[in-house]
Amino acid sequence: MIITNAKLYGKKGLWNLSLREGKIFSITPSQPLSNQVNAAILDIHGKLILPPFVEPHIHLDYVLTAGTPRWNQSGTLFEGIQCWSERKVSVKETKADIKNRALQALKMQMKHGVQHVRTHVDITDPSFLGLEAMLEIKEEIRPWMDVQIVAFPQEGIYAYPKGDELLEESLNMGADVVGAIPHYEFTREDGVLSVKKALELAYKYGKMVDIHCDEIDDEQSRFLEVVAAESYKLGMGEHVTASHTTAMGSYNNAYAYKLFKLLKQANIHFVSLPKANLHLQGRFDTFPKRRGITRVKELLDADINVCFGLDSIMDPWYPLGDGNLQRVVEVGLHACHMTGYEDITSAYDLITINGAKTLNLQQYEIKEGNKANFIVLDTDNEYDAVRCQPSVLYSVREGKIMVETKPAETQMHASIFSKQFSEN
Ligand code: 17E
Ligand code: FE2
Repeated sequence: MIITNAKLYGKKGLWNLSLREGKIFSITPSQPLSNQVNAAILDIHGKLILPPFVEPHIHLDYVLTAGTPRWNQSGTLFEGIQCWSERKVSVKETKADIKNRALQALKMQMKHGVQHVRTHVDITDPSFLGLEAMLEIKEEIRPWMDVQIVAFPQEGIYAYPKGDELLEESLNMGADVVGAIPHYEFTREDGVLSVKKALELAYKYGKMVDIHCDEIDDEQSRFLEVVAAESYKLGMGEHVTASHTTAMGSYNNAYAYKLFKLLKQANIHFVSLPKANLHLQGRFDTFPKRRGITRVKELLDADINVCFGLDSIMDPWYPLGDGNLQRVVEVGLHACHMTGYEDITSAYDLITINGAKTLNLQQYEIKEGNKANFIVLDTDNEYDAVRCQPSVLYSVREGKIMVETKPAETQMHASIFSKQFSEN
């Protein structure tokens, strides 16, 4: 197949992409194709092509459970954890039920141009039903999506009975990434130990690390420095991610200054979840109310990798969501005051290449020789992508069109306007 008249994200001009055997064979400046071309041609008329969107942080075992057994009334993280804990014992689900919910969410994301997903799965559950469900889904969905699984001890490595053993067992069962939740452990000391435990297990089993880190408005919550320092000492930074880090939005600038030096040295990745954390944080504030979001702009300015994720689709922590990362970008830019011209035109880095770096994806970019995986948006430039939230016209995977959307068409019926107005 040949894709003709493509506007490549971040690049000037129009291009032809020729695809062979599921890979990108060549990328050449657009020119009229001769009639002799012996391949299917898809003219996209200057529309924007990007590598597939990357969802770096979602909880697929939680999706579509909001309201069962009850709604999170306070909107806090802690009531969310409480609701989920109650659900684990009161709602009896089969593995098929969990897979069914996860699959619905993956399809929502697929429709919105996502082809790579990192999901957390709660392993503070001696039955491991959620993990088993995710391990099966990961294999079954491989032709359409790449899925990474984080073994996530939602109720703590030390605050939950035998949390450390459950975590290690999850890695033996096949989880790809080690998780932790230090701000939920009983004490600061336990939190520090939990971070060290996660890194030690990752080192032992050759896994990546993704820690729910400082997801709280407590300016004293400083586990990020532990994650960074320990990763640095082990030389593991590139394989380590700090998710949420919302307390950073409450740190004083003198401390943040010192912290940034360490973050740069450690070379770890950040996942910010703007929609989820605008909803969950600031709940104990009156006025002024904090935004409860990490320092995205400042991290990027310091050349530290940050990506955006969704976190939730209708779960005890967040009642809305439909799998669309473009909306996360729009909300995130507002929340982080990232509305300068370049902030806008490069914003989709946050849900493409920055996510790919976080997940350590190989062969991700649109490049000759790489897999023919990409999406086409219904816009012809980066600025309007952010502004207008265009449909994903195509999602192409290994050279095959996997998703195709016909955009809605709006007609303005001239008869309701004055003649002069309708002629303009
Ligand atoms: N669990 C957690 O600890 N934090 C979250 N934001 C979600 C689940 C969604
Ligand atoms: Fe999360």
